[in-house]
Amino acid sequence: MGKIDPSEITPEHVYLNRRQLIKGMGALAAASFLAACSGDRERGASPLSSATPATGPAATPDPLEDTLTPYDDVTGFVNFYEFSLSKTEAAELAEDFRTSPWEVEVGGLVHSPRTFTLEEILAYQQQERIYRMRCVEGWSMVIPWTGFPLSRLLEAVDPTSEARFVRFETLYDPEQMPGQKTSVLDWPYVEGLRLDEAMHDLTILATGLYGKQLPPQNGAPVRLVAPWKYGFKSLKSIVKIDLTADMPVSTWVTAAPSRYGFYANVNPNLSPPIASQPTERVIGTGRQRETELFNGYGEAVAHLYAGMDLEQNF
Ligand SMILES: Nc1nc2c(c(=O)[nH]1)N[C@H]1C(S)=C(S)[C@@H](COP(=O)(O)O)O[C@H]1N2
Ligand SMILES: [Mo]
Repeated sequence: MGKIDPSEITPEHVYLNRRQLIKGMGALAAASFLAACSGDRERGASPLSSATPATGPAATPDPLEDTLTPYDDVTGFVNFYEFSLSKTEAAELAEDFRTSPWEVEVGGLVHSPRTFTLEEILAYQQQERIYRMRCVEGWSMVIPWTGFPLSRLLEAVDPTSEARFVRFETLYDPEQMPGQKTSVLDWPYVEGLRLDEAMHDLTILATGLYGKQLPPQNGAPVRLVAPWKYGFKSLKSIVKIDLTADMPVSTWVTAAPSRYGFYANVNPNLSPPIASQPTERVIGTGRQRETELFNGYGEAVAHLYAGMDLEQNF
């Protein structure tokens, strides 16, 4: 199976394929997700499972012409500072994390505030979404998520006309999350999106990957994924979502405001000291590739930033 050189892939081309595939996949992915949820986890097959074993050493090209990152890398090499700064140790320490029962409280500037149980979240029709993820540390993965557009959940609570931003919070539970007994970050981990970014079809709440339940270390039971932004925006194990009038102050902006901005759109063209690595290491392939503006999703999202200075609004 020939690897496609990244320079041969135009973002438009990838995106169009992606759109077609996503459309055609809804029902299949939902079916496989139900299989995954019914307790038969080992055999909860992804729609890609014929081409891609859920576990195993070999990376396999997916129909989007990106190479899926092997399951063992996606689940074994993680950033989850609530557990550990070490990527492999975080995966181990998260093993027994309790993800049930779980609730997500959605409120703030909305007409119908509501607390969703995990079961209610899983009742939204789940789709397979294959997305690139680019971490500011200079590595990337291609991950087949299961999830659904965040817009579905936000529509259910009916934002008021004053709502302009969405603020997200990860669980705070130092007894379970030993990293929260340290002060490496301000806890709980907070992130935010502008409301139009949050409503964008590419923005999902992920509940699974590779057609299986989301492993604890990847942010179970429900996490955000906004694939045109650096990975740190995609916060894990969400318990609270608030609609706000003002721009939320996110954890990483508090930690290092000169380096991390609110938008955190993947952008290889920014000047230092802002995160600006022009290339990325593709985990599981030994390859280095050029980083693309908006992580290759420009066709879909560039209009959100029309007229904005991306150097100022990093
Ligand atoms: N709550 C929480 N969310 C988080 C993080 C974290 O430490 N805590 N790390 C972020 C970073 S830096 C990245 S790159 C992605 C990594 O997601 P993955 O480990 O599932 O690949 O999660 C993001 N979400
Ligand atoms: Mo990251």
